[in-house]
Amino acid sequence: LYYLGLYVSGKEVMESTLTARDRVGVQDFVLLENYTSEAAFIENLRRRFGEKLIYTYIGSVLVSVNPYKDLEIYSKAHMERYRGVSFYEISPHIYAVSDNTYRAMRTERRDQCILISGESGAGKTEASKKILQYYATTCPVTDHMSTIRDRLLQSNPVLEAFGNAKTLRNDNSSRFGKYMDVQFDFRGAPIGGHILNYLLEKSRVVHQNHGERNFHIFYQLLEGGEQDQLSKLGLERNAQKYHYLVKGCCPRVSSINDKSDWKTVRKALTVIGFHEEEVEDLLNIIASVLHLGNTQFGEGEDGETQITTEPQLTYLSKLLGVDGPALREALTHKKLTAKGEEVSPLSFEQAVAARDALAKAVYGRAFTWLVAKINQSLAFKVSHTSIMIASYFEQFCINYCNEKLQQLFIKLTLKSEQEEYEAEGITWEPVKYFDNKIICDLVEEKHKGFISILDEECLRPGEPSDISFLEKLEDTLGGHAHFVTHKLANGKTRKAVGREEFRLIHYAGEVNYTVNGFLDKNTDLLYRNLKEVICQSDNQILSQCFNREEVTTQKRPETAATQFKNSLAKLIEILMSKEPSYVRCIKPNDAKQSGRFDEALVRHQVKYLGLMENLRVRRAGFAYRRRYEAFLQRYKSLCPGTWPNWQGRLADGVATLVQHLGYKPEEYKLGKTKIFIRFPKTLFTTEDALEARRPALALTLQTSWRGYR
Ligand code: AOV
Repeated sequence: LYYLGLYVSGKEVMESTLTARDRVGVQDFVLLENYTSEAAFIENLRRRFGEKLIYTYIGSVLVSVNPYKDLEIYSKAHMERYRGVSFYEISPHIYAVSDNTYRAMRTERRDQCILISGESGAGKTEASKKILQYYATTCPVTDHMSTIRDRLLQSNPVLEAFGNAKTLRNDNSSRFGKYMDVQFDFRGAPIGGHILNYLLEKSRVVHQNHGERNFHIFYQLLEGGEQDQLSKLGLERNAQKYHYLVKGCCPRVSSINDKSDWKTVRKALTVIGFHEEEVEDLLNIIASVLHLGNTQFGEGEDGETQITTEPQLTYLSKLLGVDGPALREALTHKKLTAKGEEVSPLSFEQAVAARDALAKAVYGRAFTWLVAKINQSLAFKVSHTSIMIASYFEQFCINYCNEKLQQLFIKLTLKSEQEEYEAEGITWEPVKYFDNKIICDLVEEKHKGFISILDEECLRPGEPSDISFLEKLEDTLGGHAHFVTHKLANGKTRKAVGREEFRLIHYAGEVNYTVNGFLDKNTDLLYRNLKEVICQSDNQILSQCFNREEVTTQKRPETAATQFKNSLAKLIEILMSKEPSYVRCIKPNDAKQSGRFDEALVRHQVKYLGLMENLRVRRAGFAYRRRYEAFLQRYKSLCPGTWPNWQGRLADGVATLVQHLGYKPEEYKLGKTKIFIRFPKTLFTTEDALEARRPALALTLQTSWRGYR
C-alpha cells in the first residue's frame, strides 16, 4: 500500500508539472530543453507566473516571483503537505525548502542556512517570514519553547517598525541587513534565536527622497500613541509638524495602517519581554529625534550660531536625560580631539549637520540596542544546530555584497555538484564559468582596493572631498578592466559616465555610481563634545549605547565601509560553516501590481542573480537525477520485468527498466544510489508513456491514498 500511495502522490503533482509542461512550463529549470537560452528561461518563468505558480527550482535552488497578492498557498494544510516530502514529489514551494533544510539539519546534524536574495521588493522579507511560520507551526514544541517561538515571531513587527520604511520600490522595505539564526535542540524543537543586524540606513532619519518615508515607528507613535503619552513626549498627533517626517512629502501611505501597526508593535514589545521603563526610554529617544528635527538655528547679535527654538531644547534635555545648557553648547560648538578643551563655534551649516548627526547616531544606536535586547530574549546559551535566514540591502554595499555572495554561490554549487558526482562514482566533467574574484578584489583588496582608497581619503588631512576621492580612484584604479570613469585613455570624454560618477562593471552588469556623499556617509562624523553630553544621559538605553570609553580614546572609529566589509567577511565565514540553501526572489514589475510580468525587468534580475550561470553549472553534466527507489517506484509500471514489484537490487531494477524503455548509453549513467539522466527529453518521453497508461492504474490506486504516510 505504501508504494501505491507514493505513486498517487507523484501523479497529483505531475499533472501540474511534467505532463502539463506546455501550459505551465517546467517546475525545474534543469528540465528546459534549451537550458542555455535566457529567452527560454524567462518564458518558463512567465508561463508559470501566469498560472499563479510563483515558485520554480533550479535543482535545489528555489526561484520565487513576487505575486503581489495573497495566494492561498500558505495555509496549515499546505504546510502539512510539504512535511517529510522530497523536492521532486510535489510542486515547488518555500515550504519544501524549509522542510528539506530542517530535515537535512536533523539527519546530517549539520548547521544549515537559507540564503534569500533579490532586489528591493522582490519578496525576501516575506519569504523569511514564511519560513519562520513554517517552523513555528510544524516543529514540536513544549511550553517553554512556545515562549521562544512567540518571541521569534513577534520580533518581526518590532524590527520592521524600527528598521523598515516606505520607499519607492517597496512600501515595507527593510533598510538594514539582517540574518536571523534559529536554534533547534536534538528533538528538532526551536529553542532560541539570534539576529545580526548591519548597516541601518541612518540617513533616512533626517532625510527622505520624494515619495518615501522615515522609519515606520515615528508615524506609528504619532498615529497610535495615547494622548497623554504624546503630551508627555511633547508631541502632536500630526506628522506634518515634524521636519524629519515630511521630507518625502508622503506621511500617509494607503497600504499602511500606522495606528493598528502601533498596537501590534506595542503588544510585541511586551511579548518579547521589554519592561515598561525600557519602552518609555525607547519612546523618549524616538520623540527626541523628532524634536531634534524641529530644532532651528539662527544668528545671534555677534554673528554666532544659536538655537532659536527654546521649547524644543527643553523637551530634548528632558527626553534625552541630559543637561540643557550643556546640550545647547554642544549643538553649536565642536570639539574634535579628546585631549584639550578647545572648542570652536559652529557655522549655521555645521550646526545643522551636527544636529542631524546626533539624530542619526541616537536612532542608529537605539536600533542596535533594540536588536541586542531582542537577542537576549531569544538567547539560548548552549550552541546548537541552527538554520539561518538572511537578507540584504543598499546600493554600493549591496552590490558588493552580491558580488561576494555570487562568488560563494558558484563555488559552493560547483563543489556540491562535484561531490555528488564523486559520491556516485561518476566522472566529473569540468564546467567553464566566470569567476568574479577580480571584481571582489577591486572593491576589497588591502591598500589598493576601492574601500581602502575611500578610507584613506576620509582620514587624509587637508580638505578631502568626493571629487578628490574620485581623482584618487582614477589614479589608482584607472585601467582596471572593471572600473571606468568619464576619462578615456586618449584624453577624450566618455559620455555615458558623468563627471562626478564612476562605473563598476559587476558580474551582473554595469552600474554607475555618483561619488557625491561617499565621504560623508563613510565617516559618519559626530563631534566629541556632543558624544560627551549624551554619555551623561539618564536614559538607560542611551547610557548603554554611548559609553565614556569612546570619548576618551584617541582611536579613529571604523568607517562605515570598513565595518561593512568586516561584517560581510564574518557573514561569509558563517555561511561557509553551514550547508546553504538558496531562495532567489524576483520582482515582476515596478508598480507593485499583481499579474503583471515585465520581461525586461525580469531579464535584468535573472542576469544579476546569476541564474543562468547557476543553471549552466547544474546542467553541465546531467539534467536530472533521481534516487533509484523513487525512479523505480514511479516508472516500474512501464516494464513487465519490474511490475508490480522488483525483488532484486534497486540498481539492477533500474537497469532492467531503462533497457526496456530503450535508453541509449549516452543518455544516462547509473551511480551508486541514483540514476543520472543527461537530457530532459529522455525523461519527458518516459513521463508521457506513463501518462498514456494512467487512467487504468489510477483507478486501482485511489483507495490506497489514505494509507500513505
Ligand atoms: P524585500 O524584503 O525583498 O524588499 P518584501 O518581502 O518586503 O520585499 O516584499 C514586498 C511586498 O511584496 C510585500 O510587502 C508583499 O506585499 C508582497 N509580497 C512579497 N512576497 C509575497 C508573497 N509570497 N505573497 C504575496 N505577496 C508577497 V527590501 O526589504 O525593500 O530589499 O529592503
